[in-house]
Amino acid sequence: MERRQFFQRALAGAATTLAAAGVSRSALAALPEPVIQTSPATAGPWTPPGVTGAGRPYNPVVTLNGWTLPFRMNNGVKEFHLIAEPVIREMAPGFNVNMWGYNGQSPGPTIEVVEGDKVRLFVTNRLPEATTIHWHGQRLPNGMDGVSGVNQPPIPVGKTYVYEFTAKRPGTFMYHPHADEMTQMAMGMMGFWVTHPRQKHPHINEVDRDYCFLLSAYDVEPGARTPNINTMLDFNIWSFNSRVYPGLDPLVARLNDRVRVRVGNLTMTNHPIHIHGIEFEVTGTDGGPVPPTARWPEVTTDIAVGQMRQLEFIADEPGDWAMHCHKSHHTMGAMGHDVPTMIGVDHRGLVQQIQRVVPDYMVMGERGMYDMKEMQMELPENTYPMMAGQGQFGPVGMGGMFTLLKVRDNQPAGDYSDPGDYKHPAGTVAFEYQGPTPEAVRPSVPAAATAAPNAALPSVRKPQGHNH
Ligand SMILES: [Cu+2]
Repeated sequence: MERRQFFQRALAGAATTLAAAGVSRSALAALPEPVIQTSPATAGPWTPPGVTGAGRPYNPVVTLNGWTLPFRMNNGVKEFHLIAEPVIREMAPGFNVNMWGYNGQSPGPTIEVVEGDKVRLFVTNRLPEATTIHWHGQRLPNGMDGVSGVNQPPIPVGKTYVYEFTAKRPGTFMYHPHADEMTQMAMGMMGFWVTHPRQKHPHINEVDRDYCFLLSAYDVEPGARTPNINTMLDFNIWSFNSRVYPGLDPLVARLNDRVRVRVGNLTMTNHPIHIHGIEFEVTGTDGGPVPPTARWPEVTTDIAVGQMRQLEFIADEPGDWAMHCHKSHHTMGAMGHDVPTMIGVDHRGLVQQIQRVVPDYMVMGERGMYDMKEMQMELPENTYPMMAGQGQFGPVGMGGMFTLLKVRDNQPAGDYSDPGDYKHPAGTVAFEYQGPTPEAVRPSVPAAATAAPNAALPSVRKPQGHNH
């Protein structure tokens, strides 16, 4: 915020100098002051001051655990300054990862403009290697598309390149490098872009809340701080905007708000995004708004690699509704992977023997993995628990790509702060049955069929292969 205020003051200062001197060769020729974000919290919606005209004001987007990049106007052009640089991203409290990002965070700031805006983006490379930015999904001159070697030379270390184009169509976009993509995207280089319609668009609803975030995945060995960039499939950290539950903020809505959630996928696999409690429609894709006659209701929609989707719904059910990727491995932390299955294995007597050799040895998952969420296992430094988060009824047992949609009848318009736990009306919470439970009547089965499963259970834990 200090940098932002400095930026605004610097802008005001530049205008004053210009007016006073009549000529200021440096004021508008210089690069816009880069704005750096130091917090991983969700920044409130950002409305540009004093910018008027068609399509303005618009209802600004809110980036989940992210922020929107301020710009300056220069002769009718919106100027932004992105700094590609190493950052430390707090993925959850106590879990910091060395990443590459933009302007202090990964992902980079959201760029938010209006259809027809002339945009100039300065990109300064403070990485240890060359980079570019590709403006994913945009209509633009070929030489602005950012593919290293094809459309432009790579931006050398320490240099600044300028991209200029008109934001031609309204919709949901992303930006990411197109130079050493494998490394740079595995390190967290990506950002969101929203172009609002210039006038009322027949296929674009006006909404009360407009959220956006990117799906990203990392491979960070427990205890390590830097992602393994050569991983192709075996990622262990699954995140919304480089943030994992319980580090993710909730999406907040007032009862009966129309809510849009824009999601872009820059991981190596697809993510079926599921929202509890309501039905939504996909109102926009990578290619633009979907005509209302082509939409259908869903509660889960798959977002493939490289795709963007706009989900829209009326938040007409109050409560704390889970919103998550439906791949169950994507809603847990790093410690859940490569653990041998222990269900049904009788450890009695074994633990004490092993602990003579390995004092910290613990049995995991003998009765399923649910105990893991309460287990006070000593974790390697800088790791977040496999299943975490505390709800009003106890441990949540989730991590990674999981957050809550909180709908409240008294949430003030424009208020994005966490309203706390939902207060359930009396008689609307699942409860324990107190009466006797009758035994189930089961068909009789041949003796061989019941004996076989036990005979097949492993009695020895075999060493587990690990291909890293
Ligand atoms: Cu997923």
